[in-house]
Amino acid sequence: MDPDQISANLKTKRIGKKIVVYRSTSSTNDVAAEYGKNRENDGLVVFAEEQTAGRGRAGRKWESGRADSILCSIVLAESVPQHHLLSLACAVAVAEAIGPAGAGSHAKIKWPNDIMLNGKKVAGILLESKAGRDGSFCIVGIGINCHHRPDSFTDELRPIATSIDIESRSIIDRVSLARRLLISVDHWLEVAQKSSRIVIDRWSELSVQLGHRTILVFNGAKFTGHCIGVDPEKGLILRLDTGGVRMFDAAHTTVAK
Ligand code: BT5
Repeated sequence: MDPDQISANLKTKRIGKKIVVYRSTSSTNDVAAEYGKNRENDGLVVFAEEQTAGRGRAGRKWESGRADSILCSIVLAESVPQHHLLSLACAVAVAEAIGPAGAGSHAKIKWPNDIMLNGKKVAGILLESKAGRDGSFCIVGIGINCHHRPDSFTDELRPIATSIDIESRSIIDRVSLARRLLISVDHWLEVAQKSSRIVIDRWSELSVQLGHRTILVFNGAKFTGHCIGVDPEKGLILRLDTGGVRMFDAAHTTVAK
């Protein structure tokens, strides 16, 4: 991953004006959080070839090998859409950047932050809010599995994880994907600032849950119902089997298998 190749003639307004690539780091979100303390670094992107302590939400691990993934974190230090809308916009942006793998089906979104190819997780997004000298800022961490083979994954992950190479039966060019990713995030952030409706409409087209039975665990209690949409402030909307409509916020909800 060469920063000059990623940034060459990159026509984004906000994202990727500065790009740094690390050979190895603990977590790109931690590196980006240092840059984010300076508001001038809005839009800065950190990539790493390897992460030694990649993380997901709620202390979970994000697994990756050496040079087999896109591991990146984007600093948003200026205006940031409200958290849940940002999460929806980022999911749309990542799914669109991945697009269809080979001749296969298009990458889809499993709320809140999983990106799926053919029913398996190919990418994850971790949003973190931080307090800085000039106010709060946000880090968008994105991990995309690129060159994994099935045996690259642990026994636990193999049934549920996949990579772009596996699904496309070819070898993805990570620099091109990184460029598409930055362009896509740039675009969907701008859209989110103007219209949550457009984000939700595209999210709805890409959602694996919308229109389907969904089982959620909220604060330890199980809820089953039919997913009827997403609210840009309150989360996933279910028509419950027990009657009534209820919204579930991502911070307190997990999707049951
Ligand atoms: C996520 O969390 O999916 C967010 C992952 C974000 C990773 C990026 S990489 C760059 C940046 N720096 C970081 O340190 N993180 C971000 P969550 O929804 O909590 O999902 C975590 C779960 O996904 C784990 O418990 C595993 O079950 C599964 N998982 C771990 N590694 C995976 C992988 N490579 N592919 C697919 N699934 C994986």
